[in-house]
Amino acid sequence: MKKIAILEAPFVKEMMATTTNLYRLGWDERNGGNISYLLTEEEVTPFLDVTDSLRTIPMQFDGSGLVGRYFIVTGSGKYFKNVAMAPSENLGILRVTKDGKAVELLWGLDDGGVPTSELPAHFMTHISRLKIDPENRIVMHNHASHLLAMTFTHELDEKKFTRTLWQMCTECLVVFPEGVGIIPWLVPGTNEIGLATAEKMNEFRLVLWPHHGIYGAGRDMDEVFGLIETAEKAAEIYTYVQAQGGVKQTINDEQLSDLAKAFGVTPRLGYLN
Ligand code: 2HA
Ligand code: ZN
Repeated sequence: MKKIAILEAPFVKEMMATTTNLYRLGWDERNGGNISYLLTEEEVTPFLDVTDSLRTIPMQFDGSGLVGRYFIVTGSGKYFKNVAMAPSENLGILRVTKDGKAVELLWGLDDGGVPTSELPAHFMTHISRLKIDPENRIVMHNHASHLLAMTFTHELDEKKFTRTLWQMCTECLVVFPEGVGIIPWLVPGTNEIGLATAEKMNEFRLVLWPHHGIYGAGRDMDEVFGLIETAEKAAEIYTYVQAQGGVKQTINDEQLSDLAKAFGVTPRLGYLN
């Protein structure tokens, strides 16, 4: 059967639109940031012959939790700025091999490129999130500016950090009632940071990397983008509040509790007094 042009695929268009958006927000300077998007075979086959693998790219970690799964990912060293201009150079569509030790490239990364350097954190996070929510499909990393700045000035305590964000915008508690996880500073691109991120992703959909950026996970691009931009907005407000001389009054715990009840969300246990 004749295939439809891949650039017509909704998931390719979404990757192009999202990377462009993130670049314009200033959260993905140079090659900063990466996205992985889990696809079904049914979504891929109208566009690609999935029996035709271009090359096999080894992975230095165990991907056996994702055998046979398809992903579209951003490429290592690629600039979000350029994705929409040259999608087939900057993006790749992959399938995890039967032994979980490599990925087969089905489309993209035209110039011999490889998937994002953060593939361990992405794939390990997908494995964690899929156990909690079988519909989880997106993992997104970027260098959201105000959140990154806050990791220098705010205590890196999950409860304290989460409570500050909840207090900065009324909607925050509703958007991420489980709070924000925080890992220690670790070298990016390593299996170690992948494991630490994935472990936090068992409990959170947002994980902060101190002095680096943020990871988000969820069912679709809007959910994950929405999570990150809401937390980032709260961090931006925190920046203004600090610059204006600090907090004089805030949303108190009783109000946060009323908010949670009104919106039917459960704040992380023990985070409200
Ligand atoms: O891909 O953001 O964390 C560039 C990065 C690494
Ligand atoms: Zn990064």
